[in-house]
Amino acid sequence: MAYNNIVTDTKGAVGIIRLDRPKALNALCAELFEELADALDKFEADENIGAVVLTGSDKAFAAGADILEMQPKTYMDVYKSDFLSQNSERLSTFRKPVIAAVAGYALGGGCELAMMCDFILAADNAQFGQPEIKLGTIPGLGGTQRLTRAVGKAKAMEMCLTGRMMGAEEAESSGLVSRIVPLNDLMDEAIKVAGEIADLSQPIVMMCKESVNKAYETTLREGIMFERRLFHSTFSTEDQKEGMSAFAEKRTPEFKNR
Ligand code: DAK
Repeated sequence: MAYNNIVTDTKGAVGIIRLDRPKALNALCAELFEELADALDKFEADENIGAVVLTGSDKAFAAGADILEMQPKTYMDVYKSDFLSQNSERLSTFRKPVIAAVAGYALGGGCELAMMCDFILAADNAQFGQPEIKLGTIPGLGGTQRLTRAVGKAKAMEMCLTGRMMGAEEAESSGLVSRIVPLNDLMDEAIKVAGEIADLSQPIVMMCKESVNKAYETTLREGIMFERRLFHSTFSTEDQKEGMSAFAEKRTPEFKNR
């Protein structure tokens, strides 16, 4: 598939997806979501890719879904076609780690897309928000749910009800992003961290991601049991044997993804 709205690249074992609709601040049109899903399918199938970085431009990660595309649609249009649902959720089922490298605006669907990633590295100029209320609608790609889980009810409610944007520092102190990085270093840092993850055992990394995500979806007791079962199952892998042997033998492990 030829891409008109994104650019993909690889650096070693890291897949890079850059949202690239500069004239519309990377507004997420249906075609962009289709391309994003296709790129994720390809990186998921590629055994040489261990982690992915999703990014935008220095000015905008993404300023939300494409308002001009949505503006003429009726309720029947969006309901019957299940508008945007098919490809926009692909990120949330992606099994390898994805880091969002966010600079500039991450608004509406842009904020929601970043929150679907496993963690967010924010440039110092990043701005997060759910401004849908100002358009007479509400978040539609998980914003009311993921933002609330990330920053708690008070902040999420204020942001969703007022459309107020949150800067990088507030986003870090409230737990929405893992770290702030100077804008000029953002991609180098994101690729470095993704590369470190990609050097680890892919199946173990996938299990770890699955287990952390379980914390969102279950009771503490069930989550701990899920983790325990996965922990035990790591002992059936060659990579766990290699990792612990390498430690005992004071050498660097060579994981085989088995
Ligand atoms: N859609 C379309 N075009 C956009 C856009 C957007 N979201 N955001 C910006 N643009 C376009 C502008 O129209 C302008 O185009 P031209 O006029 O130059 O042709 C260009 O990008 C530059 O924007 P500005 O001139 O406005 O630039 P400023 O620096 O002055 O302002 C801004 C930047 C980000 C503050 C402003 O552009 C802005 O407020 N943008 C809209 C932000 C917003 O309201 N986002 C939420 C959209 S609703 C779902 C999945 C997803 C969603 C819903 C459902 N399902 C799975 C069901 C998501 C919904 C949303 O995100």
